[in-house]
Amino acid sequence: HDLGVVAVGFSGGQTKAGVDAAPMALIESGLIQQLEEDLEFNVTFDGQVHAYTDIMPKEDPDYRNMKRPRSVSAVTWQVSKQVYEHAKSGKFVLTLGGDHSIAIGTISGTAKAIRERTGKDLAVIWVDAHADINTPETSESGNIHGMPVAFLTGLATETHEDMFGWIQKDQMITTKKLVYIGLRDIDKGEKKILRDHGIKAFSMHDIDRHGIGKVMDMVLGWIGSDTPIHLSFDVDALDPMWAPSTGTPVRGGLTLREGDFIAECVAETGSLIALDLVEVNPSLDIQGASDTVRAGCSIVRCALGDTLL
Ligand code: DIR
Ligand code: MN
Ligand code: MN
Ligand code: MN
Repeated sequence: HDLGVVAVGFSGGQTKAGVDAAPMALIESGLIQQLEEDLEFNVTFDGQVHAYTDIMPKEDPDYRNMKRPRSVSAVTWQVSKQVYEHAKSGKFVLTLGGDHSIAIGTISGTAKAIRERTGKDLAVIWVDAHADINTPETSESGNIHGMPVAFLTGLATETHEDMFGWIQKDQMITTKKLVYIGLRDIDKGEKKILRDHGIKAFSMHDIDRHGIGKVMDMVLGWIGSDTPIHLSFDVDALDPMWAPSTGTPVRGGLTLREGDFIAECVAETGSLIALDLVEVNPSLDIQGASDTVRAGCSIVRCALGDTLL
């Protein structure tokens, strides 16, 4: 099986430094080597953690309440092209972030490639404590890592090409094939968006009520078989007990096994075509950094088909 890896050392979608160091930490802990040697993937990786310094705008004042809109737009546009090239050639695409704003790039890239290859709409499973579906207007923080789903679904739009105006229809996803797992910290404006658009979401409450096994049956039942799936996994979906080194930890999250189980179930469908692992920040909670990196590596291995037996 062919695997394309994109390492995105970018932190501009939020305000805490250090999340840009995650790809290197994940790689140094042996992740890519494990995928090659243990899981026998044929890996295409340019060997670099991209910082995209050459395309960064010199000035980037706030616009429509967004912080660093031109930088995030430029980076995600570049990521979109990189991911598209891998996906177009039929490779599974693994993107190591970086903050979650980079999903604007990864999912726009796979959505376009999958449409061209199969004529199908891409399904997205978004595993996160947060919904990341703020529009620039509903956002309380102005951080774009809280907005990627709004731009990907067309709920937020912009005409300026250098501020996400580059996102075309064929790079967008439908809210009908978007499913959330692990939610527990949703902004007021986001709740309204989720309700108004009937977006499928399984919160921690749903996981407590039904158990993760039943929830995964419902998630995959909602998407249906025969639909390519992009899994976007924010490590803050996991409880801070397991993944403390992340920018916005929220207590009451998934256990390590629940996280791995989600990844295993999606892998089992045979429809998974791409995975993002984001928001690992080794410089926050130094004590817990190696646990967080290990948890991230485990999620990736499970999503790529590592089985217990
Ligand atoms: C919050 C936090 N909803 C925001 N979002 C985070 O800034 O829009 N996403 N932390 O991962
Ligand atoms: Mn997120
Ligand atoms: Mn989050
Ligand atoms: Mn909040």
